[in-house]
Formats: sequence, C-alpha cells, structure tokens
Amino acid sequence: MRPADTAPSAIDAGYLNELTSLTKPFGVTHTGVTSADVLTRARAAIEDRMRRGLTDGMQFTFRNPARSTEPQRALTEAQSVLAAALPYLLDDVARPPGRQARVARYAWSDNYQPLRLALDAVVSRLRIDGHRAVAFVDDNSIVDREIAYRAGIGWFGKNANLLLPGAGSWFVLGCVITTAALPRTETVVDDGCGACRRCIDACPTGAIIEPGVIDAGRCLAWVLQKPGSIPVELRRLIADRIYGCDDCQEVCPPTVRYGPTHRAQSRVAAKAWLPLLDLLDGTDEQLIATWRPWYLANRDPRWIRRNALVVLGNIGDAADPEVQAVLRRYLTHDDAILREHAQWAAASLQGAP
Ligand code: B12
Ligand code: SF4
Ligand code: SF4
Repeated sequence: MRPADTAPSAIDAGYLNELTSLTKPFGVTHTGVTSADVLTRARAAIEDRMRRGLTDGMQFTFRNPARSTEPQRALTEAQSVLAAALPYLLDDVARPPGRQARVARYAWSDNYQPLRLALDAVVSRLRIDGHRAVAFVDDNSIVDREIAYRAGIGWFGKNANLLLPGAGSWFVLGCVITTAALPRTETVVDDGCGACRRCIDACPTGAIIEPGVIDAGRCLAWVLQKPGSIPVELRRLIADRIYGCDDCQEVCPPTVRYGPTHRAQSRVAAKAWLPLLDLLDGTDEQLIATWRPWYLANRDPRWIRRNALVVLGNIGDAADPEVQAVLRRYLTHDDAILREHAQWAAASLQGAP
C-alpha cells in the first residue's frame, strides 16, 4: 500500500500514461484499456468452435470458457483491463548449413518474460496506489486477443491474428486486470484486410476455414504441440517445421510492410534453426533445455522427437549414414509412436508418396 503521508494518484489520462511508461523499458510498444465486462463475443466464438469440432482437444482458454472470458472471475470487483503488446520480430537468421529444423518466430526467444516483467511493474504501481491488480501473460485465464481488440489496439485479421495498425501482427499480448477505474481507450480499429485473402490461400493445410476461424486439427502450430500421432496427411506439409508456423503472417501485406518498423529489443541469441540430428540424438535434459519456453503437451520431450522424425522424413537424405543410423535406432525404439513416425520417415526418404 502507498505510505500514509502520500496522496493516492488521481486516476486520469496522466495516471494511465505513467502506468504505460512503466512498460516501455521492457519493450512494450502498444497499450490500451477496456472494461472488465464479460468477453461475450469470445465466449460465443469459443462455444461455437467447440460445437463445430474445431478445437481438436485443445485445453487452454477452451477448458473453462466461463472463466477465460470473465475478467471478474480472475479478480473480483475488477473494473478495467490494461492490454499490452510487445513485438517479437528479430532480424532474419540465415539457415546454417546441414539439416536444420525451423522454429516459428515467436519462439526465437522468450518474449513472454519481458512482457511479464513489464506488466508486473504496472501491477506493483497499482498496488502501491491501493488498487488490486493481477497480470496475465499467455495465460489460460483470459483470452488475450479479444481483450486487446476491445482496448483498441488492433483488428482481427482473416488469419485470426490481431494486427496492429502500422505495425502488423508480430506481437505477443498480455494484460493487467485491476480494480482501478482506468480511462478506457475502446476505439474500434477499422478492418485493414479489405479484399485481401493471402493468408487463407497461403495456409499449407487449409486451416483457415473462414475469415478469422482456425480449424486447430489442421493448424500446424497446434499439430506440432499436441500429444499423439501426427495425422499422416499433414506430415509432408510440416516440411522443416519443428515448432509453430508463420506462413499466414509471412504473406500478410501489412505485417510484411510494417513489421520491421517494430522490432523486438531481445538481446537473446535467436533460436531460429535447430540442428535436426541433435534433436534426435539428445537426452531428455538437453531437449528440455532447448525448448523450455515452448508449450508442448505434458512438457514431454517425446513430442519434439516425433516432430523431428517428421522433419527428417521431409528433408533427410536416405544415403547419408548419419540419417540411416538415427533411423535404425528409432525403428526399434520402445515408444510405439516414435517407431511409427520413424517408419514413416524411412518410407518417405525411400520416395513413398
Ligand atoms: C489456443 C491458442 C492457439 C491455438 C488456436 C488459435 C486460434 N486462432 O484459435 C493454436 C495452437 C493453433 C495457436 C496458434 C498460434 N498462436 Co496462439 N494462442 C492460443 C491462446 C492460448 C488462446 C486463443 C483463444 O482463446 N482463442 C479463442 C478463439 C475463439 O479466438 P479467435 O480464434 O481469436 O476468435 C476471434 C476472432 O474470430 C474474432 N472474430 C469474431 N468475428 C470475426 C469476424 C471476422 C471477419 C474476423 C476476421 C474475426 C472475427 O473474435 C473471436 C473471439 O475473440 C492464446 C493466448 C490467450 N490466452 O489468449 C494464444 C495466442 C492467440 N496465440 C498467439 C500466437 C503468436 C500464435 C501463433 C502465431 C504461433 C505460431 N507462430 O505458431 C499461431 C497463429 C495461428 C493462427 N493463425 O491463429 C498470440 C497471438 C498474438 C496476435 N498478435 O494475435 C496469442 C494471443 C498468445 C499471446 N499471449 O501472445 N494458438
Ligand atoms: S499457423 Fe500455419 S497452419 Fe496455422 S493457420 Fe497459419 S498458416 Fe495455417
Ligand atoms: S494476409 Fe491479408 S487477409 Fe490475411 S490477415 Fe493479412 S491483410 Fe488480412
């Protein structure tokens, strides 16, 4: 709490500026404020996706839609939600020689950590001023894009990402829910997609089934995270991806044009490519160290190995003795799922369709 001899700050635009300026040193470029009212549109969309079988076992915000769309469940008597966006675009990294697996841009470094620090700074200030506040960064408790949309930060692209005017979609999102009645910035950002549909046409699996609607079972970002066997018809389409997919953003004109004007401040070396055979040879501990910030079902390294076997089947060379040795090992692996993916990889390298 604020010491008794200092008056609490008035909640006005100046106070909001003070809060947002706390986030800047951590790399946050855009903020906005919306009410803590129920996210009715997001709740309807989540229920609709579940009804239509588009969630493919995803938990996240789908596990308890009543909770993930109601800020007041996260913080009783909440009045406002401050949304924040932090850019994650880093300079391109040339593919190193040899067999390399591709990592999606948002996972090149841990972007959620600086965003969390930024939002923790806001929470601390609000608490000092006598308010209650809690920060959420990519947390299942709240639907981030809808909060940011309502706070006037961006529009929903047909690729389902939130695009920021003049900046594109290479941003991660988070928020602070608070009992403070902050001044709202709820302007509706105009749709900037117009007649464009490049993302829909470029998605390798046809996962964008309607503007803004993703069929998770076909979205490679989910396919590479989820547990179990990867559907055979998607394996070729995975190409060299080990984690995440960027295609629907790489083709997006505003993101391509404006993204480079908002680069990440990361000082961490970009993890854009991973040596494929190291992933298949590595111990559990080595693999966990590699992908610690990633989401993987049950945080189980076998899903990395499974993905790596698919990539091997797509970009390996059947004549290469190293590839042959690794395949031999996985063809007799005691994990049936890995064995089956190794069989697929071996057949694929022999030219099977
Ligand atoms: C589940 C999830 C996924 C799932 C499903 C994604 C999806 N689109 O449904 C999977 C694993 C596939 C995924 C993939 C990715 N994700 Co994700 N994911 C989430 C998570 C955990 C929950 C999202 C959610 O609740 N969706 C619910 C559904 C119903 O929402 P929606 O699809 O956005 O639906 C809205 C629109 O349809 C819109 N709408 C309504 N009417 C209309 C009409 C039109 C015409 C349009 C266009 C839109 C529209 O309103 C709906 C409700 O808000 C959030 C984190 C969080 N806590 O929110 C991150 C999050 C959405 N993901 C994020 C990222 C970065 C990604 C990837 C880019 C990662 C990657 N490179 O691989 C991909 C992008 C895939 C894509 N094209 O969406 C960021 C998005 C940042 C941004 N700028 O938008 C988030 C916010 C994480 C974060 N905190 O930064 N993700
Ligand atoms: S992330 Fe990849 S698979 Fe998913 S919708 Fe975008 S382009 Fe399609
Ligand atoms: S590619 Fe075109 S349609 Fe898709 S999100 Fe970008 S601007 Fe919108």
